[in-house]
Amino acid sequence: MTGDDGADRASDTVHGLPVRRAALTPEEQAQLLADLREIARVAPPFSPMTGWGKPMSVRITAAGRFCWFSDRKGYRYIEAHPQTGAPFPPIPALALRLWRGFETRADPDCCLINQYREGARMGLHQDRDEADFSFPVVSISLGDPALFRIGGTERKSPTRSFWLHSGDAMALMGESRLAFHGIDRIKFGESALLRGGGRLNLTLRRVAPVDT
Ligand code: MD3
Ligand code: FE
Repeated sequence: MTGDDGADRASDTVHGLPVRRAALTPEEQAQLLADLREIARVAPPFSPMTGWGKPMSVRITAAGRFCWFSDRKGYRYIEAHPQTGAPFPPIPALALRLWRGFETRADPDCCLINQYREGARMGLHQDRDEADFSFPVVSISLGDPALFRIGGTERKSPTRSFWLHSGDAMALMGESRLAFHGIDRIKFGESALLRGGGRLNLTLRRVAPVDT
């Protein structure tokens, strides 16, 4: 039985997606946040350029081997920070623990960190630059609630929306792996986790193929 919010509590799915509400305790959220602050210190967040030559409202950095990057030449995964040239720091242990709750064949090689400040949003898009779509993308939310929108594999497919809260984890896999998705808005200043408000989202991915 599903309610208006699409939630199916018996099987822990929302609109068919596996969602683990409060997968991290408040103490674990604070620990993960501390890890992210250390990552941001050595790999400063930056604003990628959109195809139109305008910077995205979301700032990004990463942990693990790869970081997503975009400039006027197009978008791709990079292995060195665009400003410092340094490799990205290791993926935090708590993030790996959540990934392993969804996928055990191999660990992720990219933990993209998206930072949403007041007014930031992310337009509807697909994530299709990874080698093997049989691996999920695992999303972890921290800070202010975000209205997440997910559709189908075509831009014109109907969409559904639900809220993601601090500590929630979600896996995009199977049918939904190539679905169009985005963040429409943030309830800025609602969560006390981040000083000054805002939202951080981690997406764990497998960018390179797994050696057989
Ligand atoms: C559905 N991030 O980093 S997380 C992204 O909240 C991204 O920062 C959003 O979209 C954020 O690419 C949404 C949920 C998410 C992430 C990856 C997906 C949903 C996805 C990949 C395929 C399908
Ligand atoms: Fe995405």
